[in-house]
Amino acid sequence: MRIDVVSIFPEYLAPLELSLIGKARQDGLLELNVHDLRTFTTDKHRTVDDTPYGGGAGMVMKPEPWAQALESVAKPSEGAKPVLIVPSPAGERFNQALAYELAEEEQLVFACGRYEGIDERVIEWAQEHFTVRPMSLGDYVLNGGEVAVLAMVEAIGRLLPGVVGNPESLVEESHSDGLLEYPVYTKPSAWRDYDVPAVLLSGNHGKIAQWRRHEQFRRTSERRPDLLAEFDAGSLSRADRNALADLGYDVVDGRLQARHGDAAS
Ligand code: 6GU
Repeated sequence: MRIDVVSIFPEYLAPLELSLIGKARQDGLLELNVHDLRTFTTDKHRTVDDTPYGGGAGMVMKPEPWAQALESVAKPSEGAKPVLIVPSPAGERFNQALAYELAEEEQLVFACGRYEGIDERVIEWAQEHFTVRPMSLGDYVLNGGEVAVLAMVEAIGRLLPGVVGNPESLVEESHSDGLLEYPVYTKPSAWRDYDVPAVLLSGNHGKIAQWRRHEQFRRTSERRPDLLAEFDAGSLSRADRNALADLGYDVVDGRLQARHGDAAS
């Protein structure tokens, strides 16, 4: 996969040289280039912003430097358009399913806006060259797209073949199956006033799997009941249904439904 990031603060992306993603780049599993938007300006002051038409607070990013930058980094392969991700609190919510989907692409280009955003005509024009995906991390506001790009590139990059040493660790993690991860423990088994749950020391692998599954349901119902409402309950085992019934959830038409006044939501 090839990733290009365009930003007026290229130094913000320096952490992508570290750890798993940095190693993936060194190993040639991921080609990642960071570009300074200002190198695509033509005026003496290297201007990237101007006042908004219609008035209002703040500045808007000018269209032409963006068009120059995006034209220069786009590398269409076999007629396939690269994906242009525009980080914005007004975007579609990024999640694990989207990370998996985007990990299949040949090229991702990230356009980091600052100030009040990028002139909207860039987004319209870019559809000729890219599949354009405005994307948000969640319902809060960052000063620019750079921190969001760090998060999205890490989430996507770790799914590329060979990046995570043991691919099994991708299977049993939060959101991989629509549920939160079960709690984990390590030695010592007795620590201060806290013991590791006895079942984990039992050596009974069936019991352990059942306990972990139950903990996934318990955690998800307490912290993220919205995920349980989306969960495909059609394929649940008898044991799963019993665990969920204990937590106050029934299966109705293949969906989980909180028993009134009982479950977490
Ligand atoms: Cl992707 N960008 C910005 N600027 N703010 C955000 C965001 C993205 N996601 C949440 N807040």
